[in-house]
Amino acid sequence: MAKEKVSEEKLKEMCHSCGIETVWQRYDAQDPHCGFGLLGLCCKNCNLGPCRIDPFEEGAQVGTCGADRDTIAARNLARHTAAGSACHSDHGREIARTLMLYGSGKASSYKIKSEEKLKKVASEYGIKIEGKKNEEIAAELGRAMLEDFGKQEEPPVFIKRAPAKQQKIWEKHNIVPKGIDRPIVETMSRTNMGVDNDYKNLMLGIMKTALADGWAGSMIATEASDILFGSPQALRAKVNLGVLKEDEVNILIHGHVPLLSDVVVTVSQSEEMLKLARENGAKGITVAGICCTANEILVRRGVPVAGNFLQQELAITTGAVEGMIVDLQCIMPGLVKVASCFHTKLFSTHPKAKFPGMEHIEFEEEKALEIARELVKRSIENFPNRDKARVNIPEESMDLIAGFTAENIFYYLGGKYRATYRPLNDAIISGRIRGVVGVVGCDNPKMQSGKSHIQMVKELIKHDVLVVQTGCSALACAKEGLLVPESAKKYAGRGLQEICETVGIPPVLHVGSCVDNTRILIACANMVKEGGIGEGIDELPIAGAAPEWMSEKAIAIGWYFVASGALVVFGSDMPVTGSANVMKYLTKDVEGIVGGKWAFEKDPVKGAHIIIKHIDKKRKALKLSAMMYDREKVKV
Ligand code: BF8
Repeated sequence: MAKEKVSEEKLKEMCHSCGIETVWQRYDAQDPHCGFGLLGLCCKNCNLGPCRIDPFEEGAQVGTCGADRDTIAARNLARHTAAGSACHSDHGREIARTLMLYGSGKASSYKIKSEEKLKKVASEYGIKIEGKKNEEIAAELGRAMLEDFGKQEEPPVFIKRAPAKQQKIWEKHNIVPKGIDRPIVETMSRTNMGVDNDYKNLMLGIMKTALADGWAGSMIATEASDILFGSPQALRAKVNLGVLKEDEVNILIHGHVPLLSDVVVTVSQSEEMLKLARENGAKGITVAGICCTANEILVRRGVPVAGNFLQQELAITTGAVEGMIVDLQCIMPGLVKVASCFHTKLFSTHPKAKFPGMEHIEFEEEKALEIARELVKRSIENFPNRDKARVNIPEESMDLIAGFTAENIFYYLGGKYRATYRPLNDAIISGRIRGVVGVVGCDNPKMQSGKSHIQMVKELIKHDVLVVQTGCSALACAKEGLLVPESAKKYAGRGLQEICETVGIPPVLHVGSCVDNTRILIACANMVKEGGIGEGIDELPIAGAAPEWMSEKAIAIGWYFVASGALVVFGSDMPVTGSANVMKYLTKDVEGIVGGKWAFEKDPVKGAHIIIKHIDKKRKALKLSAMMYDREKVKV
């Protein structure tokens, strides 16, 4: 007889009472957090220090070298941005390299799943495609993408995808990135002791670095992944810990780079592995995802998602996970201790991401199938070690629709025969849709462990804002049932509801993983190209938000949206509040330079209203009519 299921909250309580420490207890143990760190006033870039600036202006006001609070805060922020950009871009580099290896006959576990995108992107790179085999094109494109990383004098190819207005602004301020790696290295160099000490100049360097991420490194990750793993199409799937099965082998794939996890899914569906699972007493195999590896595999294959960032440890505490296969990024080292209380085997797979206490089975593109088989087999063989009495799978699971992209959104919004952004722009112009907002990023115990996303998104759609989502934010809202068409009737304003009901889409669109925020950039560029709502991204009624940001990658993402002309609202401060000048630059001055700016607001509903006000200001500047149903109210 199947055991009664517990709720996620109950599972957390059970962990606590058995002394299993998870992220929430570790977070509490850090209280109070370091005040200098929070303010951004600690500098440890050289051995004159570490130095810190007294925020109350009683003690030291400069570091030993003389650097003031503005320089220190700006340098710290620059290094965070460089780290975030490096992380995304390195991900892009790996996928581009695999594309090249595949094309050269060295990675036979892969295929070209989107020939259309292969040819489209190759043409953009100036590669002749006529008369060439896909393999040949893939090898040339992979190589050309890799060259983008090391360019010294030229911008990466995708920079040309930005609207002409943005490109002109970037040229004027000398923030067009040359290559992808170069601005990251430059940031590390200029933040060294005694190099760049002008916070305004440092901010320009930050934007150049972030633009290399958004319009190149991350964009390469998205495009090359679409080529190798398929361009997503809208599909229905399931999310939350309830996707784990009591009578099956459960394997979790966790991290960001889908090169191994995609093959793990394929292998887990083979008759050979299903037979092995039955021989070990299980009815089948469930592969489910955590974090952005989950999003990558979800949007292309409909693989269920076990949870977002904060659920990675909880998934193990269900007692029903035989193997967790991690690649890199957002993987808590705390997993090892949690897993030691259960039978779960943890496998690290990436040469750049090892974890003491995890078994390391190293991934190689050339042997992907063989390695995936080994990992799946080892997980299945762990099934007999499961202690059935300790299995507690929460009951929660929810349907979601995922797989929207910048290319297919016009199709879903406008129908098969109208492949343009016209319907979207018209809906904005007519006032049915107020604007479009990307709500993205992590979930964080410092804020509301995911709830801020839900509150902000509900408030936005209530005011007819179409929401697009990526990363853990998308998963948080999916768990709440916001990513199904039915949620329009329940939560959306009348105008947005009409659009959603007419074309059958949810009011909240899942567009992928964190690197796929580039799909939002491309959608914005397409909206500009379609016409009628501004000449640049800075004129569009759009914005971005990360209500519970955590990672340095979120800082890089926020910056590339700001530098591209968008308002970006973060749910907690960035660590620069110790410098009033830097704060003023972020929230005011930068708007006069690139058209975008930052806002910080802890209350997600208030954050939504900062966005709505901003969108209304943009609508007014474009002389767009009032919102359709507000006009009706006026008539009455
Ligand atoms: O890259 S949203 S917690 S998983 S950093 Fe990490 Fe944040 Fe999740 Fe995706 Ni993005």
